[in-house]
Amino acid sequence: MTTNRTFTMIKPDAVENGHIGAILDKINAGGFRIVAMKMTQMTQRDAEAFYAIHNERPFFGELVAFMTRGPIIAAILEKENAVEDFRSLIGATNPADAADGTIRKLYATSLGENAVHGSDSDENAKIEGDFHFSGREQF
Ligand code: 3AN
Repeated sequence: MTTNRTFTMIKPDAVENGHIGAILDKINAGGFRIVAMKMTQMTQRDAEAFYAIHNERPFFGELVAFMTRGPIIAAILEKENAVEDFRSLIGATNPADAADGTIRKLYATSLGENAVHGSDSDENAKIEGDFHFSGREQF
């Protein structure tokens, strides 16, 4: 199944560094419509559940500590080919490898603190959007 939605988070590093507005500008300029958006802070339990797929990885503890240390922006975005196009807009996981002009190249500080999340499949976009916006049938 393909859908035209993806899910993103502007992560604590980008919020702390004052990049919310610039990143939302890039999202709009990239042709994405913001379907739902909120500022929130993930609890330890939230972050462990959201990133459960990584729970055996050596960086899991660091990832959970980072994602819970401050507020994030969570949003559902809509565009044709949303998942793939958003991954292109944000760039490689490691900002050192991210293409010029991508959100991570411009605003991420390191591999661990890489400014934004973007879903990696339509299936995960739905799961992740529901994780943050559950019970909101209008979305
Ligand atoms: P992406 O966010 O590009 O899909 P994933 O799914 O491989 O990348 O990793 C999820 C998150 O885990 C990344 N956004 C990053 O914050 C963190 N991460 C990935 N690899 C490492 C690593 N080697 N060291 C520290 N953090 C990492």
